[in-house]
Amino acid sequence: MFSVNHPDVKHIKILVAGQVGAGKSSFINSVNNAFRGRMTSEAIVDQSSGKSFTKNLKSHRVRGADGDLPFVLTDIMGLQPEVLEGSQPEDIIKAIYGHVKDEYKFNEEEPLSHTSEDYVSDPLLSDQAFCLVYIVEANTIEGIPQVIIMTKVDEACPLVKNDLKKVYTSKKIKEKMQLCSEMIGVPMNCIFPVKNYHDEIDTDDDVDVLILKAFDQIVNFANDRLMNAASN
Ligand SMILES: Nc1nc2c(ncn2[C@@H]2O[C@H](COP(=O)(O)OP(=O)(O)OP(=O)(O)O)[C@@H](O)[C@H]2O)c(=O)[nH]1
Ligand SMILES: [Mg+2]
Repeated sequence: MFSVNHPDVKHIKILVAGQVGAGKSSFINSVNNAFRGRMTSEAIVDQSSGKSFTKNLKSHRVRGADGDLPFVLTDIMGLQPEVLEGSQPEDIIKAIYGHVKDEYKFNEEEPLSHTSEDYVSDPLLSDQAFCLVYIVEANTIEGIPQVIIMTKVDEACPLVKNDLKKVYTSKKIKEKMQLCSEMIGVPMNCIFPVKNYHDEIDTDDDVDVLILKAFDQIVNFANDRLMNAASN
């Protein structure tokens, strides 16, 4: 059983970032599906465009079958190459440190101002994120962070599409993971290949295993960091 390593922190916040359409919102739902044993749709997923769909910062509590778990996954707007120079990276950094209020609508024109009512000037420890999770699609690899969730492995390899258990023996997936590791500079054991729930109506053990493996590691990294923050 997992418990949070800090008396003042009731839940651990984990920030989920990545490119537009990479599957951030789907990953948040997939974690909840795996814990609840059924489909959930708290984070709204894009069904069509290619344009950024999630526009607001929104924190989702992870819920288990027997109640809330001590984790919050924060969904944010996807990164677009054009705005990498703009307001968004600044706002994401603010979000990591807990300065951005829930429901804040990202503005591509200008970063959140210190004087805005959406700006939290004195964030609590539990407002801060303790792990930045970066979501990349298996077919488009870009980014910079700590834990990489490589989504859509079903689309990247036909063998895996037929049998998700083959994900760790698929040559294609291994190549993608290696590429990811080299380009982003994270060790292979920080890269988690997953298939999100996207068109199914029931949960599936093979999908759950990958989602929960990734989530277990995220939670451990976050809790380690929280322990360091507490001892400093
Ligand atoms: N085949 C497959 N499709 C997926 C997977 N993950 C997500 N999708 C689909 O990819 C599309 C985008 O997913 P979202 O979860 O909305 O992506 P997002 O990163 O939140 O997108 P923005 O909010 O626009 O930044 C949706 O149509 C999903 O159904 C996956 O692992 N496999
Ligand atoms: Mg989204």
